Amino acid sequence: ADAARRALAELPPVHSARSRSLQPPFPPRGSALPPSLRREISDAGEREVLPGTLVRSEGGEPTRDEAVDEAYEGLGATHALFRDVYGRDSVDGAGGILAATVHYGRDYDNAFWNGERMVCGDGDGEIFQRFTKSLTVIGHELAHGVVQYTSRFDYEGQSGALNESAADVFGVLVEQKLLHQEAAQATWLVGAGLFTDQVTGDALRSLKAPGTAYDDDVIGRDPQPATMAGYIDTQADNGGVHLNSGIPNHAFYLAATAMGNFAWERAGQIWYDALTEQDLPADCTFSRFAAGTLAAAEKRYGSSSAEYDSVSDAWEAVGVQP
Ligand code: ASN
Ligand code: ZN
Repeated sequence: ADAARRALAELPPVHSARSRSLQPPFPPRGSALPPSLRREISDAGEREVLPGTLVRSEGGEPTRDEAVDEAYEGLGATHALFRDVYGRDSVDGAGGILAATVHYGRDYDNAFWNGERMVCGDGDGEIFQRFTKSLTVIGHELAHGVVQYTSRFDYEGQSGALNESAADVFGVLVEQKLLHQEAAQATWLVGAGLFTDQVTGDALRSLKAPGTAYDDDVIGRDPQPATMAGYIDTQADNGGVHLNSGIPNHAFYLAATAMGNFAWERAGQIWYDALTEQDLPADCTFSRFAAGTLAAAEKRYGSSSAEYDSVSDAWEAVGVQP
């Protein structure tokens, strides 16, 4: 295992926090107000203290700090995916403030969702650059927030891998929608552009080709399986949540590319419906989630639709029996 992966694995599962006091972390908005985007970016000044100093609020001028402005733009792009495509107003579904803290810690090689905000380190400059450089990472962290308010998947084992996978799926969709990329053309990479040029590696993960471009001597992608044949039984990383997520990630990729055109439209809608409308349990298994996506596909498109078949074929290909 390399330093990058160790840094990722050793962090506490902060975004699995489910205490009632965190529900809801945002002030409820007035019911008469139209859906709105309200962003607040804070600066931790390289200390590991939250929230830090508020440096840019909604409508505020760009700063000269690229981490602040990348976070601001990334929060906006994520809000746009959820509101414009799925009709969800913000992470909490109730127009709550989207909050982020940048410049968290010194040489901090990670980003996370802490139950109420996205937090991004600047990277150590040797392996990682600042984490706001990747829009898919920003979408990933905020999608953890959406999971917290919807399916509430426990952050361990298969439900933890489903939590991670939902974060990766909506993270890549934020970027694909902003760039208006078709499924067949998209890179399907999470965290592209984060590594410094001292590192051989293109991204943290790939939904298209989980685990490839990995070599023990080279810092690169998480060594993820793409199918159940490669399922990893481990105590580390909350039961391999960042590894086994490769399996549902790849199922999403297969379903989305089979449907063609834009992945956020039909495949993304089915995954979103599964998270929000299928009453999935907090300890959801891959099998139960697969059944949830099929039920969602049937509800929206019918059981003899191409969409339903694409989802069914995708789970079969990765070895998950609904
Ligand atoms: N970047 C990681 C994630 O959001 C952080 C963590 O595992 N605590 O999954
Ligand atoms: Zn995550």
